[in-house]
Amino acid sequence: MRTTVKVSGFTLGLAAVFTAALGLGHAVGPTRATTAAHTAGHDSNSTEQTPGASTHLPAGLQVTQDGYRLTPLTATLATGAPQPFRFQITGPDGTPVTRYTTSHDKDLHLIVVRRDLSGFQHVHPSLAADGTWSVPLAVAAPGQYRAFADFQPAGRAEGLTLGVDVAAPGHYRPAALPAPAASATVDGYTVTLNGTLVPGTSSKLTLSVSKDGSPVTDLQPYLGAYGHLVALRDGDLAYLHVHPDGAPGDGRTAAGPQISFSAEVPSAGAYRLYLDFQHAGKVRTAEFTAVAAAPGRQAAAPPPTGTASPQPSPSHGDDSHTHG
Ligand SMILES: [Cu+2]
Repeated sequence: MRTTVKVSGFTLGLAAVFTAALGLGHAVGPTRATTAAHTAGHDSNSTEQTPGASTHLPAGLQVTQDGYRLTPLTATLATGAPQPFRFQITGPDGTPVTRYTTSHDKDLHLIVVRRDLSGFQHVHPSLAADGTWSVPLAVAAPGQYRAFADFQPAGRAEGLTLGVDVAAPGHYRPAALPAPAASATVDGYTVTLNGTLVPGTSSKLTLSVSKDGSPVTDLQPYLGAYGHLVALRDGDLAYLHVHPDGAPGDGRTAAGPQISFSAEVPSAGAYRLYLDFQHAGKVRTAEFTAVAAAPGRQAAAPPPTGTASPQPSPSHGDDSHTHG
Protein backbone atom coordinates (compact mmCIF):
# COMPACT_ATOMS: atom_id res chain seq x y z
CA MET A 1 0.00 0.00 0.00
CA ARG A 2 2.63 2.37 1.15
CA THR A 3 4.66 1.64 -1.97
CA THR A 4 1.70 2.36 -4.23
CA VAL A 5 1.14 5.71 -2.59
CA LYS A 6 4.79 6.58 -3.02
CA VAL A 7 4.77 5.63 -6.69
CA SER A 8 1.67 7.69 -7.30
CA GLY A 9 3.25 10.65 -5.60
CA PHE A 10 6.35 10.26 -7.72
CA THR A 11 4.27 10.03 -10.88
CA LEU A 12 2.45 13.21 -9.93
CA GLY A 13 5.79 14.91 -9.38
CA LEU A 14 6.99 13.82 -12.80
CA ALA A 15 3.84 15.13 -14.41
CA ALA A 16 4.32 18.48 -12.74
CA VAL A 17 7.93 18.71 -13.92
CA PHE A 18 6.95 17.70 -17.43
CA THR A 19 4.25 20.36 -17.53
CA ALA A 20 6.67 22.96 -16.28
CA ALA A 21 9.18 21.95 -18.93
CA LEU A 22 6.54 22.26 -21.60
CA GLY A 23 5.69 25.71 -20.36
CA LEU A 24 9.32 26.75 -20.42
CA GLY A 25 9.83 25.37 -23.90
CA HIS A 26 6.83 27.28 -25.09
CA ALA A 27 8.10 30.52 -23.62
CA VAL A 28 11.74 30.51 -24.68
CA GLY A 29 12.38 27.84 -27.27
CA PRO A 30 10.81 27.88 -30.68
CA THR A 31 8.98 24.60 -31.07
CA ARG A 32 8.28 23.34 -34.54
CA ALA A 33 4.88 25.02 -34.40
CA THR A 34 6.12 28.42 -33.31
CA THR A 35 8.91 28.25 -35.86
CA ALA A 36 6.31 27.75 -38.55
CA ALA A 37 4.43 30.74 -37.19
CA HIS A 38 7.63 32.77 -37.43
CA THR A 39 8.06 31.83 -41.05
CA ALA A 40 4.46 32.67 -41.78
CA GLY A 41 4.98 36.13 -40.36
CA HIS A 42 4.82 35.88 -36.56
CA ASP A 43 1.23 36.68 -35.77
CA SER A 44 0.01 33.99 -33.38
CA ASN A 45 3.40 33.89 -31.70
CA SER A 46 3.78 37.62 -31.23
CA THR A 47 0.86 37.77 -28.83
CA GLU A 48 2.98 35.89 -26.31
CA GLN A 49 5.76 38.44 -26.41
CA THR A 50 6.26 41.07 -23.79
CA PRO A 51 4.97 44.31 -25.29
CA GLY A 52 7.85 46.13 -26.93
CA ALA A 53 10.12 43.10 -26.80
CA SER A 54 11.88 42.06 -29.94
CA THR A 55 10.31 39.02 -31.56
CA HIS A 56 13.65 37.56 -32.54
CA LEU A 57 16.62 36.95 -30.32
CA PRO A 58 19.80 38.68 -31.40
CA ALA A 59 22.06 36.36 -33.41
CA GLY A 60 24.80 34.24 -31.95
CA LEU A 61 23.22 33.46 -28.59
CA GLN A 62 22.08 29.96 -29.49
CA VAL A 63 23.91 26.78 -30.42
CA THR A 64 20.85 25.63 -32.33
CA GLN A 65 18.12 27.49 -34.17
CA ASP A 66 15.37 26.47 -36.60
CA GLY A 67 16.72 22.91 -36.61
CA TYR A 68 20.29 23.90 -37.47
CA ARG A 69 23.01 23.11 -34.96
CA LEU A 70 26.69 24.02 -34.61
CA THR A 71 28.64 21.01 -33.37
CA PRO A 72 32.36 21.32 -32.59
CA LEU A 73 34.35 18.18 -33.44
CA THR A 74 37.41 19.54 -31.64
CA ALA A 75 37.12 19.59 -27.87
CA THR A 76 39.49 22.42 -27.03
CA LEU A 77 41.36 25.32 -28.62
CA ALA A 78 45.14 25.38 -28.81
CA THR A 79 47.32 28.08 -27.29
CA GLY A 80 50.73 27.68 -28.99
CA ALA A 81 50.98 26.08 -32.40
CA PRO A 82 47.78 26.18 -34.46
CA GLN A 83 45.74 22.99 -34.44
CA PRO A 84 42.86 22.11 -36.73
CA PHE A 85 39.55 23.29 -35.32
CA ARG A 86 36.80 21.18 -36.83
CA PHE A 87 33.04 21.47 -36.65
CA GLN A 88 29.84 20.68 -38.50
CA ILE A 89 26.57 22.44 -39.13
CA THR A 90 23.76 19.93 -39.05
CA GLY A 91 20.42 20.69 -40.63
CA PRO A 92 16.84 19.98 -39.59
CA ASP A 93 17.21 16.42 -40.93
CA GLY A 94 20.19 15.80 -38.62
CA THR A 95 22.77 15.43 -41.36
CA PRO A 96 25.68 17.84 -41.97
CA VAL A 97 24.90 20.74 -44.28
CA THR A 98 27.13 20.62 -47.36
CA ARG A 99 25.59 23.34 -49.54
CA TYR A 100 25.67 27.02 -48.63
CA THR A 101 24.84 30.36 -50.19
CA THR A 102 27.94 32.51 -50.49
CA SER A 103 27.88 35.74 -48.51
CA HIS A 104 30.73 38.27 -48.55
CA ASP A 105 32.72 35.94 -50.80
CA LYS A 106 32.57 33.04 -48.34
CA ASP A 107 30.22 30.17 -47.54
CA LEU A 108 30.91 30.50 -43.83
CA HIS A 109 32.56 33.06 -41.60
CA LEU A 110 33.97 31.88 -38.28
CA ILE A 111 34.45 34.43 -35.52
CA VAL A 112 36.34 33.36 -32.42
CA VAL A 113 36.61 35.61 -29.39
CA ARG A 114 37.29 35.08 -25.72
CA ARG A 115 34.32 35.56 -23.41
CA ASP A 116 35.88 38.77 -22.08
CA LEU A 117 35.74 40.11 -25.69
CA SER A 118 39.52 39.91 -26.19
CA GLY A 119 41.40 37.82 -28.75
CA PHE A 120 39.03 38.41 -31.70
CA GLN A 121 39.69 36.37 -34.83
CA HIS A 122 37.74 36.20 -38.09
CA VAL A 123 38.74 33.19 -40.18
CA HIS A 124 37.40 31.17 -43.09
CA PRO A 125 37.43 27.40 -42.67
CA SER A 126 37.42 24.95 -45.57
CA LEU A 127 34.53 22.61 -46.17
CA ALA A 128 35.11 18.90 -46.77
CA ALA A 129 32.70 16.88 -48.90
CA ASP A 130 31.14 15.31 -45.81
CA GLY A 131 30.17 18.69 -44.36
CA THR A 132 33.07 19.02 -41.92
CA TRP A 133 34.56 22.51 -41.63
CA SER A 134 38.20 22.86 -40.62
CA VAL A 135 40.64 25.68 -40.00
CA PRO A 136 44.05 25.83 -38.34
CA LEU A 137 43.52 27.83 -35.18
CA ALA A 138 45.43 28.99 -32.14
CA VAL A 139 44.35 31.47 -29.50
CA ALA A 140 46.67 33.84 -27.68
CA ALA A 141 45.74 32.90 -24.13
CA PRO A 142 43.72 30.34 -22.18
CA GLY A 143 40.09 31.00 -21.35
CA GLN A 144 36.53 30.35 -22.37
CA TYR A 145 35.98 31.26 -26.02
CA ARG A 146 32.89 31.76 -28.11
CA ALA A 147 32.93 30.48 -31.68
CA PHE A 148 30.33 31.98 -34.03
CA ALA A 149 29.47 30.42 -37.37
CA ASP A 150 27.89 32.99 -39.69
CA PHE A 151 26.43 31.25 -42.75
CA GLN A 152 23.42 30.74 -44.99
CA PRO A 153 22.35 27.21 -45.89
CA ALA A 154 21.47 26.80 -49.57
CA GLY A 155 17.76 27.21 -50.11
CA ARG A 156 17.17 29.16 -46.92
CA ALA A 157 16.03 32.74 -47.31
CA GLU A 158 18.13 34.24 -44.55
CA GLY A 159 21.45 33.68 -42.86
CA LEU A 160 22.07 32.27 -39.42
CA THR A 161 24.68 32.87 -36.77
CA LEU A 162 25.07 30.05 -34.27
CA GLY A 163 27.44 30.25 -31.31
CA VAL A 164 29.12 27.67 -29.12
CA ASP A 165 31.55 27.89 -26.21
CA VAL A 166 34.94 26.20 -26.59
CA ALA A 167 37.63 26.30 -23.91
CA ALA A 168 41.34 26.86 -24.26
CA PRO A 169 42.56 25.04 -21.13
CA GLY A 170 44.85 26.87 -18.75
CA HIS A 171 44.77 29.64 -16.24
CA TYR A 172 42.22 32.24 -17.33
CA ARG A 173 42.98 35.83 -16.44
CA PRO A 174 39.97 37.76 -17.69
CA ALA A 175 40.63 41.25 -19.01
CA ALA A 176 38.41 44.21 -18.20
CA LEU A 177 36.50 45.69 -21.12
CA PRO A 178 38.56 48.62 -22.44
CA ALA A 179 36.99 52.02 -21.83
CA PRO A 180 34.87 53.57 -24.60
CA ALA A 181 37.10 55.36 -27.07
CA ALA A 182 36.70 57.18 -30.36
CA SER A 183 40.00 56.04 -31.78
CA ALA A 184 42.10 52.91 -31.90
CA THR A 185 45.49 52.11 -33.31
CA VAL A 186 46.65 48.93 -34.98
CA ASP A 187 49.99 48.34 -36.75
CA GLY A 188 50.62 52.09 -37.10
CA TYR A 189 47.13 52.82 -38.41
CA THR A 190 44.78 55.08 -36.48
CA VAL A 191 41.08 54.48 -36.89
CA THR A 192 38.55 56.96 -35.55
CA LEU A 193 34.92 56.21 -34.89
CA ASN A 194 32.12 58.71 -35.45
CA GLY A 195 28.47 58.10 -34.78
CA THR A 196 26.30 57.02 -31.89
CA LEU A 197 24.67 53.66 -31.35
CA VAL A 198 20.97 54.02 -30.62
CA PRO A 199 19.12 50.85 -29.55
CA GLY A 200 16.48 49.63 -31.98
CA THR A 201 17.40 52.20 -34.61
CA SER A 202 19.67 51.97 -37.61
CA SER A 203 22.60 54.12 -36.56
CA LYS A 204 25.21 55.42 -38.97
CA LEU A 205 28.78 54.71 -37.92
CA THR A 206 31.70 56.16 -39.85
CA LEU A 207 35.20 54.84 -39.36
CA SER A 208 38.15 56.79 -40.76
CA VAL A 209 41.53 55.24 -41.39
CA SER A 210 44.81 57.16 -41.34
CA LYS A 211 48.46 56.22 -41.23
CA ASP A 212 51.28 58.47 -40.02
CA GLY A 213 48.82 61.34 -39.86
CA SER A 214 47.65 61.00 -43.47
CA PRO A 215 44.23 59.73 -44.51
CA VAL A 216 44.36 56.36 -46.22
CA THR A 217 42.61 56.65 -49.59
CA ASP A 218 43.62 53.38 -51.15
CA LEU A 219 41.95 50.81 -48.97
CA GLN A 220 41.65 47.46 -50.69
CA PRO A 221 38.44 45.50 -51.05
CA TYR A 222 38.29 42.63 -48.62
CA LEU A 223 35.51 40.08 -49.04
CA GLY A 224 33.65 42.48 -51.30
CA ALA A 225 33.79 45.55 -49.06
CA TYR A 226 36.27 48.14 -47.79
CA GLY A 227 35.50 47.12 -44.25
CA HIS A 228 33.72 44.49 -42.22
CA LEU A 229 32.33 45.30 -38.82
CA VAL A 230 31.27 42.84 -36.16
CA ALA A 231 29.72 44.07 -32.92
CA LEU A 232 29.45 41.92 -29.80
CA ARG A 233 27.37 42.90 -26.79
CA ASP A 234 29.20 43.04 -23.49
CA GLY A 235 27.68 40.55 -21.07
CA ASP A 236 26.29 37.89 -23.40
CA LEU A 237 28.17 38.30 -26.68
CA ALA A 238 25.05 38.84 -28.78
CA TYR A 239 26.40 39.06 -32.33
CA LEU A 240 25.81 41.67 -34.99
CA HIS A 241 27.39 41.56 -38.42
CA VAL A 242 27.06 45.16 -39.53
CA HIS A 243 26.68 45.89 -43.22
CA PRO A 244 28.78 48.52 -44.96
CA ASP A 245 27.08 51.32 -46.89
CA GLY A 246 28.29 51.03 -50.45
CA ALA A 247 30.59 48.57 -52.18
CA PRO A 248 33.86 48.82 -54.08
CA GLY A 249 33.24 49.61 -57.73
CA ASP A 250 29.69 50.91 -57.28
CA GLY A 251 30.78 54.35 -58.56
CA ARG A 252 30.04 56.18 -55.31
CA THR A 253 32.06 54.41 -52.63
CA ALA A 254 35.56 55.77 -52.08
CA ALA A 255 38.46 53.57 -51.03
CA GLY A 256 38.81 55.47 -47.78
CA PRO A 257 39.60 57.15 -45.61
CA GLN A 258 36.00 56.77 -44.46
CA ILE A 259 34.06 53.52 -44.23
CA SER A 260 30.37 53.85 -43.37
CA PHE A 261 28.10 51.31 -41.73
CA SER A 262 24.51 51.07 -40.60
CA ALA A 263 24.30 49.34 -37.25
CA GLU A 264 21.21 48.48 -35.29
CA VAL A 265 21.96 47.29 -31.77
CA PRO A 266 19.23 45.46 -29.85
CA SER A 267 19.62 47.18 -26.49
CA ALA A 268 21.38 49.85 -24.50
CA GLY A 269 24.75 48.97 -23.05
CA ALA A 270 28.35 48.42 -24.06
CA TYR A 271 29.46 46.77 -27.27
CA ARG A 272 32.85 45.83 -28.61
CA LEU A 273 33.27 46.72 -32.28
CA TYR A 274 35.78 44.96 -34.52
CA LEU A 275 36.60 46.55 -37.89
CA ASP A 276 38.46 44.42 -40.43
CA PHE A 277 40.06 46.47 -43.20
CA GLN A 278 42.72 45.75 -45.81
CA HIS A 279 45.58 47.98 -46.86
CA ALA A 280 48.92 47.25 -48.51
CA GLY A 281 47.93 43.62 -48.85
CA LYS A 282 47.24 42.95 -45.21
CA VAL A 283 44.03 42.69 -43.21
CA ARG A 284 44.01 44.32 -39.80
CA THR A 285 41.44 44.65 -37.07
CA ALA A 286 40.74 47.87 -35.16
CA GLU A 287 38.73 47.47 -31.97
CA PHE A 288 36.50 49.91 -30.10
CA THR A 289 34.25 49.89 -27.10
CA ALA A 290 31.06 51.85 -27.78
CA VAL A 291 28.11 52.43 -25.50
CA ALA A 292 24.55 52.55 -26.78
CA ALA A 293 22.47 54.96 -24.75
CA ALA A 294 19.05 54.06 -23.46
CA PRO A 295 16.35 55.57 -25.72
CA GLY A 296 15.75 59.22 -24.93
CA ARG A 297 19.03 59.63 -23.14
CA GLN A 298 22.17 61.23 -24.44
CA ALA A 299 25.08 58.86 -24.84
CA ALA A 300 28.15 59.86 -22.93
CA ALA A 301 30.65 61.27 -25.39
CA PRO A 302 33.67 59.02 -25.66
CA PRO A 303 36.99 60.59 -24.74
CA PRO A 304 38.70 62.20 -27.75
CA THR A 305 41.78 60.07 -27.60
CA GLY A 306 41.45 56.37 -27.19
CA THR A 307 42.95 53.87 -24.95
CA ALA A 308 43.73 52.09 -28.14
CA SER A 309 43.35 48.41 -27.75
CA PRO A 310 46.70 46.76 -27.18
CA GLN A 311 45.90 44.68 -30.25
CA PRO A 312 49.12 42.76 -30.74
CA SER A 313 46.96 39.66 -30.98
CA PRO A 314 49.61 37.35 -32.30
CA SER A 315 46.95 34.99 -33.46
CA HIS A 316 45.43 37.60 -35.72
CA GLY A 317 48.11 37.98 -38.33
CA ASP A 318 47.98 37.46 -42.04
CA ASP A 319 47.07 33.85 -41.72
CA SER A 320 43.82 34.40 -39.96
CA HIS A 321 42.48 36.14 -43.03
CA THR A 322 43.92 33.89 -45.65
CA HIS A 323 41.18 31.98 -47.31
CA GLY A 324 41.90 28.33 -47.40
CU1 LIG B 1 34.44 36.29 -42.96
